[in-house]
Amino acid sequence: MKTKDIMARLQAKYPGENEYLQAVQEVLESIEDVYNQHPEFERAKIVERMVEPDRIFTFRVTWVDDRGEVQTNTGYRVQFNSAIGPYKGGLRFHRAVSPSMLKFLGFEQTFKNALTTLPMGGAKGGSDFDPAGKSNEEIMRFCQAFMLELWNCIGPDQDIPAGDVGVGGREIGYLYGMYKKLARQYNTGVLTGKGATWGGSILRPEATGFGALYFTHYLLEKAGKDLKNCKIAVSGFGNVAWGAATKATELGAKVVTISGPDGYIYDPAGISGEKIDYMLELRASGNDVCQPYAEEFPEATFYEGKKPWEVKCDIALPCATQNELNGDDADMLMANKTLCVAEVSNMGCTAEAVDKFIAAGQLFAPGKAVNAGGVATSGLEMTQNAIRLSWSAKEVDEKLHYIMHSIHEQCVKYGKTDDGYVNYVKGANIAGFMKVANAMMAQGIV
Ligand code: 2IT
Repeated sequence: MKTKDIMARLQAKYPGENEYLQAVQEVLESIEDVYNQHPEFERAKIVERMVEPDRIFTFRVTWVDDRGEVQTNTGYRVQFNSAIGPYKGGLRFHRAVSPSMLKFLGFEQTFKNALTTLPMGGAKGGSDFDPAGKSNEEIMRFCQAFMLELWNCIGPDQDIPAGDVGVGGREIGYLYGMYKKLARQYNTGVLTGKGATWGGSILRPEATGFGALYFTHYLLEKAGKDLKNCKIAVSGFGNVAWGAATKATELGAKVVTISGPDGYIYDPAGISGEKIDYMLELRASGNDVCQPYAEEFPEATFYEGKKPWEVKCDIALPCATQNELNGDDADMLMANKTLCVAEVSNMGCTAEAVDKFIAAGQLFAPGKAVNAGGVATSGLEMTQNAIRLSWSAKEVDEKLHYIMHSIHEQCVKYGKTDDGYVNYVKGANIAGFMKVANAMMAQGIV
């Protein structure tokens, strides 16, 4: 297998699908050597099969807004790979959602889910619906219209959607309510991220951020460093940034930034306590801006149109969206002697930024390892739904710890280089790939 040849074919077939092509290229570059030591993979065309989704559902979603006007959006579900379990992955509602974006996310999800140790295949879905500025009723009508098309494609043993950008507990509630009405199936396991009293797992809302901090702890520990008293730059202010800020503060670190599409907030006093609660209010306002934080807490400063990576920090945690940290940002972070960069958003760093980090021996870990605690806890939610029991916060947290530790070990096993540096990108990609590839081999040419 030659990465160059496969990429040339994919570029010709899917021109302009840049996020998808970027995600595939990164994985292929990581696995090329290992792959070529397995002629049986080449004979079974494992890579050619793995880079194509099993199937994509595309559908029109029509709903009526508060002014009585008819609105039309496009909905998707990309069922990427089912080699190690039923399709599993979130739904993203964002104006920029496209087949390319969901294919990149579904592809990443396949390897991420393989790393969690749980039996889950990879999927992603969503819509170009823009939740910004929508009323609660509009959100509900949209979710119902979306499920009217999706319900037939999903099921607890088939495909289990969850939240992602623009889809949280409220949206999962509306989606689940409509699913039951249409399918007449009352198995809670069809969606994850549900409320704790109706089948949801305790700690699922926090799990992505908590897991990311557990992973960062192992990352630093392996390098002989400690999280305590570290200054952390966080981007975003959604569910993931909120969970990360909560756990970082609990572990004795200080989060000094959050950000939105409008700019970033620098709060030298640290974003803790009521300020973390305020992040939830900001999110709930539905306006997708973080500037109001600086009005609420005058000791903080708002930097319009800028990203938080210019702030001198010990740890950088991109928690917002793909390609939010570029090559120039990487240079800036390294010039400021940042100890580690842990990608919490999916593909948060551009390929150029990742290459710079790896070339410089910077401690860096990719999203599919760092943020896997979210989907892992979704997996734990599915288990609780299947056995019709709810675990305590302690039980879930212990399992999450174990899973993040195991992911870190897998990355070290496959990513260790001769000079002792751990290439976590390579480690995560090879570990995830080997598990999926071996399962595909065992299941024949399908
Ligand atoms: O990117 C992700 O891993 C998620 N949005 C969570 C997916 C899930 O099924 O919980």
